[in-house]
Amino acid sequence: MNAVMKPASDRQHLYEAMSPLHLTPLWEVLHALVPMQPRSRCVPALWRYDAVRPHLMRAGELITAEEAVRRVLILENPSLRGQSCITPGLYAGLQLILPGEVAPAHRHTQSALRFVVEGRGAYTAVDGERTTMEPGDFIITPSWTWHDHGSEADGPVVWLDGLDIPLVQFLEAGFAENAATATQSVTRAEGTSTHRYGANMLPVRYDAPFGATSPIFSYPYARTREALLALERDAPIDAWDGVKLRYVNPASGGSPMPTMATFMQRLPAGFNGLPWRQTDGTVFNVVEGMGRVSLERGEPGTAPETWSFDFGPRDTFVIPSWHTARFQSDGGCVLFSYSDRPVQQALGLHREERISHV
Ligand code: GTQ
Repeated sequence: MNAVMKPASDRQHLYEAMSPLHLTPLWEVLHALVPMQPRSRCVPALWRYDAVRPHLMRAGELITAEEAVRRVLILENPSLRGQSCITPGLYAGLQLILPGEVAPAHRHTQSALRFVVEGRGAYTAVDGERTTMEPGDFIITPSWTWHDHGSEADGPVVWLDGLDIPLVQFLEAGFAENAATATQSVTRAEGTSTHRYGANMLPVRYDAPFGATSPIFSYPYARTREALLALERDAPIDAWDGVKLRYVNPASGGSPMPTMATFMQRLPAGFNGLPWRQTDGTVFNVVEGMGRVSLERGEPGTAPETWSFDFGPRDTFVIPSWHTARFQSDGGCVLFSYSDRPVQQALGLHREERISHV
């Protein structure tokens, strides 16, 4: 008899018989294992800052930064609750530091970025050098460097933490250590790394102090903003992205961290962007202005699912892998974003598509 003619129950018997040996048939799962296109496990979502802030401030009353170690509300993707991630590869959280507080020194192999959302005058110390935080600044904590955060500000300071926690967890390659003292001693003047590595020059015998991570750990908003506004005035506007720049490790030209790429873009007033999609799920934080992101996910032959979010200053939103997105802004806006693109690029997996019609 031909194999196709066998009753289905014979196959079920086979599956049950092999199961104790921890065997399972590929043909039952092949389509899910090797999809025709990415089918993200996460969904688009937006966290309105005004809605999150009261909870963060209440947390500030209930636990100190010292006790919490890091007083952070994790932004969990609605379809990945309990997994502490915003996309399958990325973590996002909002961290609060109150005047006089210290988030004690530790180090870990996970890389971290800080994107300052509210307040000024807190600092983060990396490897003996402090950096003062201003709204819109993008700050790096390289893998395995001692870091503590503190505040001499007169009000709350909040920043978005972006880490590669889920990626490192997946690879089971994470290590961490607590320092003996809460605050590390300052060994270099503030700004030393910017002067040494951030003036389009490098020390003659460049020594890559943080390996594959950028030797600059603060990228101030003032400079980024000036560049974007000048380009908006003087250069062509990209029909998909507006004016978009990526942050670089000045020594390599690559991404600031080996696992995460970061970007800043300006959508001019009246921007009505064309749609795009890419394999790197991306987290956005709104720096200035308001706008709208329209999203669509469709498998060939099925009705598309759609989303639309109106965003304003300090809101965070996530666009998952291979969701088609387009931006609109009446009054103009500035958007920070990060993704795991360098990992995908290093593995030859990154794809993007820019669609030339709405
Ligand atoms: O500031 O070191 O949001 O270790 C999560 C884990 C922040 C940090 C987070 C961390 C940190």
